[in-house]
Amino acid sequence: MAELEGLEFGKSDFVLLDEVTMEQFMENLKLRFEKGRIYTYIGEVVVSVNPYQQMDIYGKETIDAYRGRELYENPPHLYAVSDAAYKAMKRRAKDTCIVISGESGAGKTEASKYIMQYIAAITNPSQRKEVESVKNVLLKSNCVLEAFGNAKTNRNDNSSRFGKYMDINFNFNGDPTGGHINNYLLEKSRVVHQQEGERNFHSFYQLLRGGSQDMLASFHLVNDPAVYTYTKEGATSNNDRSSHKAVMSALEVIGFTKEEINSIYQILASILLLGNMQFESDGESVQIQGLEAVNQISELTDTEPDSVSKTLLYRTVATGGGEVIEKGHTEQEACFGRDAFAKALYERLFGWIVSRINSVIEVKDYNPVLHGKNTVIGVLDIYGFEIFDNNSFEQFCINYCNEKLQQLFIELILRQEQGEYQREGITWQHIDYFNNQIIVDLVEQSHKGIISILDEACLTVGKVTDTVCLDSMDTKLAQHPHYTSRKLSPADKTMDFQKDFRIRHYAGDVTYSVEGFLDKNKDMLYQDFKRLMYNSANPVLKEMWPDGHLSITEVTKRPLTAATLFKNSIVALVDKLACKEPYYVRCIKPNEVKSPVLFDDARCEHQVAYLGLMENVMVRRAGFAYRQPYARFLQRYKMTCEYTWPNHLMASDREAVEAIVTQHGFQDDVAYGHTKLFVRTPRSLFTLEQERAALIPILVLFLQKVWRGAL
Ligand code: AD9
Ligand code: MG
Repeated sequence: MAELEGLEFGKSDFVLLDEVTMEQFMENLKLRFEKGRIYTYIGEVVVSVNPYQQMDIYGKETIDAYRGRELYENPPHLYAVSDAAYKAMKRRAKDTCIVISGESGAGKTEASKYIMQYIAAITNPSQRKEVESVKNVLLKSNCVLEAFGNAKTNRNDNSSRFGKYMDINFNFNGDPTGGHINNYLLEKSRVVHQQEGERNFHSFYQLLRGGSQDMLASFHLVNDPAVYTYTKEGATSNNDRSSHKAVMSALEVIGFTKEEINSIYQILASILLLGNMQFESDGESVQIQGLEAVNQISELTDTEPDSVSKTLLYRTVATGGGEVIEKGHTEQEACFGRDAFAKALYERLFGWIVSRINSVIEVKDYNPVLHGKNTVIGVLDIYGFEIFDNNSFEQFCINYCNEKLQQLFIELILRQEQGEYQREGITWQHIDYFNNQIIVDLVEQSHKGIISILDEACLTVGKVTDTVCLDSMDTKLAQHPHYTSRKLSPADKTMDFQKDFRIRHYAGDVTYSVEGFLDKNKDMLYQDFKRLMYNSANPVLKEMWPDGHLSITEVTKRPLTAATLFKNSIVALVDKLACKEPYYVRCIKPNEVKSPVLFDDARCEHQVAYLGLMENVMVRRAGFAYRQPYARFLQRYKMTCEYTWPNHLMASDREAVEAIVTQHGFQDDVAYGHTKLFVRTPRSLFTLEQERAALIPILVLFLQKVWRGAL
């Protein structure tokens, strides 16, 4: 149990609420936020409210206070769960994971960084050089990934536009020996288009604002984002310049060579120049306006200028008879090709950066016989549930991912509880919970699910439009309780007849516009672009495009679609998490205006509801809310019982604990496990806590008298 911080700070664990009602939950959450207590437990789950201000709770002293301690010995903190995960890993050789969830701007990425800092701070006390270097690369990788994968959105100035799962490997000493990063679905559409008030990825502005004059000149760039189509929407921020320096230095520390760093920025420059490229048509054929950019891009990508312009204007197609011909683009196709190329360049660059970091941090030469079991702590910081004014394919994927994680959350929490009762030999009554499998199936089921219907539409030869695809969903999903559309609910005027469908997610209803779904799902990039990059004389670029060696006749006819690839990666992620001991951080965003003082009741209540926090408290309370090893329980409460104070003479700690419990009359409220006492309701422990609190001053007085020789 968390140490009581005093009633003025509210309950440090929601399990301690007198009654589990939303009203009491919210009252406690708000009180704690207002008192600067941003963390509260539900058992071992940390509920975190974004403080939107720097808190003095992450310093060395705090780290020392949490190091090696149990959850209930200190006020709730991320450090306590990090330590719990670390201890489980070290003492019991368990693979663990910390899953951080919550909506955009709720504080997931910040939490993941504090967790990593904590783990870095408490490991490698002997300062071994190779371990320090692994820790350094792990920490520096955040800076690089944020530069290339984060952007300012209307909800968060530093929003992660990709999902990240990082495994940290430990040796038998409990010191980090390496790691591995998995990234999920980078929102690449942002490269070519941003909503009003939002920016492209930070990296572009950092280059333009922070790159030296020489660097920019050699890349044919000027230091003004307003000049470039892809960056003109977003105003720059004050720290783009300093961030550029930090990123450059982080890249060096990680071990990127000078050539590699240069190639990274050459690719960014090529993308910016591509974005400004315009096409014109004389009715017969399409031309590029101004050939200077073609020469510049060819120079930056180490390719032939002729190949660059040809690739932008033509595509190679295989005819039915096996003949290969070149077909000129229409102006519209040329623009589509250009943007698809820019997006793909950025996506591959990001993927390559991640794999390059992985090649540095992956555990090498690990011999389990010599080094003992290699254990892992995984940290998941993935995009939270998103409901925007316009929800597109990206939101559909992100929300599906959240359905999967929510399912895992409920299952693991119950599974964990049941496992503990089983181990301790306690009878456990199964309790029901809302199972969102039905929504997961709606999206992912083969043949019947939305992804299958989308894929079918994408693979159908001939003109299948987004609207045709919507019709097909309406027909196949008409009976599904979590799916609707205007055609199925004609009275609902909030949906567009041609475009919209709605999913009743566990977190709320989301209306998606099907417009653009098919294009985004097909994720088409003409093979000619891939070949162009594969033939680059720059080895870094070539490495990013291994599939460019295929000729048009060799290209697989049916590549996997974006939604299917995403589904496969999320299924693999869930499998990875499911076999680890999970710890959860549930982040809440207190308001929409980034204020440190505003607690928007309705917004917070909504998040509490959809994160399933009430269910979490109920599950925790329906079982035994508290469990403590006998020795610890005794140590804390032995003063409250005449048979155990100052020391007991019974055969075992368990018997002594029984004596305390019986003396206080709550024997019906507990169960005795093999190693732990289980207490059902918080009230019993409250009584003990109160009695203990009342006894302490008397005890202190008594001891003072003893010391002074008065007794
Ligand atoms: V998104 O899904 O990537 O858009 P996150 O990751 O949930 O989102 P993030 O961690 O980036 O949110 O937090 C948003 C902002 O809130 C940060 O940039 C900080 O300004 C602020 N924040 C979040 N957590 C803390 C904290 N513990 N202390 C101080 C914080 N500020
Ligand atoms: Mg984030």
